[in-house]
Amino acid sequence: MKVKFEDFFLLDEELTEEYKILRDSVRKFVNEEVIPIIGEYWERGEFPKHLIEKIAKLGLIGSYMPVEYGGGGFDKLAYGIITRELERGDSGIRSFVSVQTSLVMYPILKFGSEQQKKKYLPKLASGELIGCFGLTEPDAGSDPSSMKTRAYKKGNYWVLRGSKMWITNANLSDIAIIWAKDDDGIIRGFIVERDMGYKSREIKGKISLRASDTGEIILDDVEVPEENRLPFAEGLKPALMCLNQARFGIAWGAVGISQFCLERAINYSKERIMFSNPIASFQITQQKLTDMLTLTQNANLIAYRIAKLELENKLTHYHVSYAKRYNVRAAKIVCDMARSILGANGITLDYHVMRHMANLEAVETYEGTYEIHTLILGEFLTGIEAFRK
Ligand code: TGC
Ligand code: FAD
Repeated sequence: MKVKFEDFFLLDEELTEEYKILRDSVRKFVNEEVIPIIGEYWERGEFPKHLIEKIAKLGLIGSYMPVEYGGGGFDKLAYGIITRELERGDSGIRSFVSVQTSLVMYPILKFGSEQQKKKYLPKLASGELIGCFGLTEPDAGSDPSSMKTRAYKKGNYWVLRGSKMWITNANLSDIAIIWAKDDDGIIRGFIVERDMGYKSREIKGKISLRASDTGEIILDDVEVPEENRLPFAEGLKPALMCLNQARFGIAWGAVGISQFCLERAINYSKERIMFSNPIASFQITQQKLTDMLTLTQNANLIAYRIAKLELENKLTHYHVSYAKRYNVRAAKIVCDMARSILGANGITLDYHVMRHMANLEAVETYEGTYEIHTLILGEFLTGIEAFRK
């Protein structure tokens, strides 16, 4: 049997035909529609909006939501495969799908009323409505429980006052899932429609995730009807449960970047002649490639394992933290090595590696920084929380 570096441990052999078709169709889409154009959009600092319709038509939004609400009816393994393949193209494209699926549709599915599910989920799945998720604030990042945004009850309405910072899809959004504290300090979730009055402002000057829409959300006494409160979300835990879903997709997505960069580096090193020999023939290059293979395959094994645990209902948020932390850091190291193998070409948009490398800076920060996931696992190991003094 011939073992390929792309799937060293033959994990794809575990996939049924249905998953393989899904993998191949997303990969085809990324190769044909994302990779050829993404550098230009990244350079311009613009999200490629024209891809939304195609992404939705391929069933990549809400893939693990029930069919009755317009979702794909797939499981989380399928979601992992989708995010892995999309992030081979660009983290911003994967981010768009992560937010729409795991941070907007998931909270409505999990904590929403039947009426809310029927009203919003099908339109979110089809891309007719774009959503965003507002948890982070200018002064509340790693510690979302310190949020300042308030929800005041006024008759049958809630008045939302505050602001949210670093919000993916903020400017594209028609609706925002907003987390705010009520008079008793209880965190509640709201589906806020653009027409209800929230404003957004683009964050400019990013040198990471440039092909993703990132903005601020301003809530200046926005009146939200009681029927738009998520009835089954109370406290910080529901928001953290949403993060688990998105972190799962990031852990898979990071593998896509590693796979892409390893392949690039192998091909380049065989073609690039220096000192009259392909650079692939030098021992230092081979050591880099071997380290890249190891990091990539370890990350892929972890990704498959968390999907299996999820299917068996055994996945905990500790597993997800482990996977997000390891796989993103592994991808950063793989990108760094690939970039060095590509020499000067490695710093250009044409070869894609440096764009991935820059994107990973944001990916390692959002959805819980490397340090926060270290402390989550530190708490798992010791039983002692070390976030606060
Ligand atoms: P803490 O007291 O530890 O927890 C409150 C309750 O929640 C439970 N819990 C979780 N449950 C489910 N999933 C998780 N991941 C959970 N983590 C904790 C916990 O057991 C407790 O339950 P109970 O029953 O005892 O009440 O809360 P804390 O205030 O101490 O905070 C803990 C900490 C620091 C780990 C958490 O706040 C955290 O994860 N901080 C990082 C913030 C973060 O990740 N923000 C992400 C914002 S969204 C985003 O970045 C989108 S980017 C999207 C994209 O473009 O792809
Ligand atoms: P801080 O919390 O200020 O942390 C700064 C540094 O201090 C980090 O290195 C951190 O690890 C470290 N640190 C903090 N606390 C501790 C501690 N206890 N011990 C040790 N070290 C610590 N948020 C949303 O709600 N929705 C979104 O859609 C969204 N999209 C994003 C898109 C992008 C491009 C980016 C960059 C961010 C996005 N975020 C979003 C916000 C993201 O979740 C936060 O940036 C992240 O949680 C970290 O918060 P912070 O940036 O305020 O950093």
